[in-house]
Amino acid sequence: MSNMQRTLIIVKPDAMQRNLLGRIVTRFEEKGLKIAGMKMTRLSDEKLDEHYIHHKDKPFFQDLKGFMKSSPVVFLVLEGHEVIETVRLIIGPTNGRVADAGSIRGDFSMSQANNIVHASDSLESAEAEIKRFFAEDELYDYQKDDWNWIYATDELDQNKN
Ligand code: FUP
Repeated sequence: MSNMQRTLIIVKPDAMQRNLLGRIVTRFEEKGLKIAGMKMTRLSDEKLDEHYIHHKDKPFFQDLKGFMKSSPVVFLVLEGHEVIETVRLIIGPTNGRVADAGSIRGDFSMSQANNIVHASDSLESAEAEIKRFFAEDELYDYQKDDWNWIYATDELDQNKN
């Protein structure tokens, strides 16, 4: 049974400065995920206060905000069958030093804070985060032709013939 979801990715300032944007996007493309939206922006205090509300009383909160505002970032909305969990596996745990080799943070990060990407961690946060950063008309519904090869019929809920 198909469980199509969307998830929000932020390619963070450290990745932008280290010229990793293309390699990060390539990993998601090669995995078979659909890009439903993509844009570049500089984060505002207002959006960061909302996005990191769960960290607002933590000692690292001001540093985190300063880091996230230090360069423009790129947002991606990725779509796929059970994509939220898959993308969390692709990026690895928060601390890059202990993330598995092969994950984005495992391969590119030595830090708990400068950890290359953000990805939504649940269906609830994915929905809220996509709404926070994208207008309806910035998201695209379209047929991805290679999905007939990426997915089994039941995962796609679509007749392949
Ligand atoms: P994640 O979901 O893996 O991005 O991790 P969290 O939501 O727990 O943390 C969000 C961001 O806060 C991290 F990406 C980096 C920053 N952070 C720190 O700087 N120090 C910490 O001890 C924990 C998180």
